[in-house]
Amino acid sequence: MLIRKPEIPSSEITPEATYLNRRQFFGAAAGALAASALPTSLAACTMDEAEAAQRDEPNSYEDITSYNNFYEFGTDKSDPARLASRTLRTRPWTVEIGGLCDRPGRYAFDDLVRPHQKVDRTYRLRCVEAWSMVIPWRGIPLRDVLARARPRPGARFVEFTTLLDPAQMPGQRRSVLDWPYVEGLRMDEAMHPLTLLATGLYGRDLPAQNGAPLRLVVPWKYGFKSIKSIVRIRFTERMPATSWARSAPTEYGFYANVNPAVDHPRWTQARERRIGEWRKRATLPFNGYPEVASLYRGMDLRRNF
Ligand SMILES: Nc1nc2c(c(=O)[nH]1)N[C@H]1C(S)=C(S)[C@@H](COP(=O)(O)O)O[C@H]1N2
Ligand SMILES: [Mo]
Repeated sequence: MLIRKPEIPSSEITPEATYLNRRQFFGAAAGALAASALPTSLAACTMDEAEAAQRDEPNSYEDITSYNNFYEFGTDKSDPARLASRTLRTRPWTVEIGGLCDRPGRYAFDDLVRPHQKVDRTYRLRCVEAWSMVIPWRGIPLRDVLARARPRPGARFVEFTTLLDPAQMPGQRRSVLDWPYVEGLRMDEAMHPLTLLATGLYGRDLPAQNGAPLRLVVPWKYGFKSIKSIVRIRFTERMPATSWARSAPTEYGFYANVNPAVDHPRWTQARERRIGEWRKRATLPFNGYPEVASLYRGMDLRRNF
């Protein structure tokens, strides 16, 4: 998420190390081409690119845990990995569930999670900044947790809130956003079987920088919907005022569905760069999860972006 800068700096698009490696590689390939009538190294390189465009392998644990957006720990992608585990205390952890439901409650993290079947699901994460990763999550379907609270018929939305504690989250001392971070889903989005409350990745507990001890994962929406380190879940009648929509309403909407046909006001959403790859990929509608399209039938997705 970038609200203060006029355009995406190239460091946002490609981690510098990857960029340099690739440039050296292409430099060498161009040299081979100039020296030979049969550019075998260039042919090999084209094969690599074609293959890369097809595969959808998980990113490495290293990529997933070192390139993060978690503004509570700073706005650089490298800040959360460096800083989050130093100060964030993820046990004991309490989650409060309330609002329009018959069984509100405060749960210790283990009591919240233990009754539910854990699932392992590898999902693409597409950031609104036009980069993406593939992440093997572990978690519980959000709907299982929500159903336990017995939402009332009047509940149309679910609001999620991150911990507010500048001692644990030093980035909250700067007014980059109006803290605490808030996100929201419509009830049917929240109850969709793809929607997870993630508690881990690569079969281990979530690292602090990825939103320990639990964060939302909604694979067809831009990454900023996947709110981290959640302390409160609330059923509401009105659409929640979400952090990014409040901070820059013309740039970040409530729905935030990955949509290559609707550009961000300052850059295209038609393509994305998978972290670790060079050539850009085409962004897929709903991030490649077309089964959710029925949730939005009849809605104008240019207005409800
Ligand atoms: N509390 C909180 N949650 C957050 C953010 C944040 O700054 N604070 N950043 C969001 C954005 S913009 C993205 S792209 C994802 C990144 O998740 P990852 O670091 O696990 O890849 O987290 C989202 N959740
Ligand atoms: Mo993001």
